[in-house]
Amino acid sequence: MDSDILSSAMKAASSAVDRVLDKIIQNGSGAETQLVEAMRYAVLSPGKRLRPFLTICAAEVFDVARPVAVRTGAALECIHSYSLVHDDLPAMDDDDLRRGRPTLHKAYDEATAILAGDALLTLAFEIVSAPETSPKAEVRAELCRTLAKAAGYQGMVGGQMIDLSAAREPLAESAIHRMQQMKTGALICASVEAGAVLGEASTKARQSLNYYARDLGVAFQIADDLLDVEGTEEATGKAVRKDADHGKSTFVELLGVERARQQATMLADQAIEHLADFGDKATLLRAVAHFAVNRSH
Ligand code: GRG
Repeated sequence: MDSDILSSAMKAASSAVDRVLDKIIQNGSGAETQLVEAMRYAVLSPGKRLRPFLTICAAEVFDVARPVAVRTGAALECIHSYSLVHDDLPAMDDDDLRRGRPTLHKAYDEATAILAGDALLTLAFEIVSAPETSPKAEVRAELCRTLAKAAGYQGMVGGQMIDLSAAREPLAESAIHRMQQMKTGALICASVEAGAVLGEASTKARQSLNYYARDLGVAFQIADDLLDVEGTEEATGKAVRKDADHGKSTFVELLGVERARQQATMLADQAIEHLADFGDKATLLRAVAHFAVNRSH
């Protein structure tokens, strides 16, 4: 697919997700005003909106109504944004720059950043459990379970814990793989799965999408590690060369730049192979796999 077509599809999805978030997270007038402002600062800042895009593209395979997919994608962006806010805190990665702006605790303060992260996480569940997301209670419950499992101790938060402990003791390749699968991969898998849940997809279709998302998640993370080594602060909107400085265990550190790049390309190709049964309906999902490894931000 032409990269311009992917780029305009991503832009359109991103604007639609932002409109939903803008409408849902309304500035209050009480003592909580600062919290709401901080939530908006975090979630509406200029990120790629990759996770909602994956939900929208996966939902499209099953002809799910677009507003429903956008709404569900917005919930995934809330969880992702919360993780970035908490990851940037002094107790975690202690970063000053995110998405080209001061991190939330720098723009406000640490307590506000913790609360805004908490509020974004819980808002995600408010969004997917509302009848506007699906008239079917089973679909809403499955979305909640999918998001909760991916975000929690068996997924993103668990992966973050392993990552923090790895700064003290380097990880072997299989352990890096598991950590990345939990920290980054789980939410990427959940983003794709959410589309399949909305589409009430067959077990076989879900399995294929899950294999796609697993490979994509690792490829995406390797590309992120490569950007930390080779990218610029201007392009990525965040500090670079942090992994080595912090003694982080990454695929790039383990394999070297060239082998890591080959591995990412191989995984993207492998991810695409899992989409064979979906024909033209998965064109955007295929294009995202290429984007994930060739991106500059
Ligand atoms: C603190 C609960 C908690 C979890 C932290 C996701 C995470 C776990 C930390 C964020 C830091 C990091 C580098 C994670 C790896 C995943 C990743 C590449 C995040 C950045 O995602 P992008 O590139 O960001 O999609 P944008 O800004 O475009 O949305």
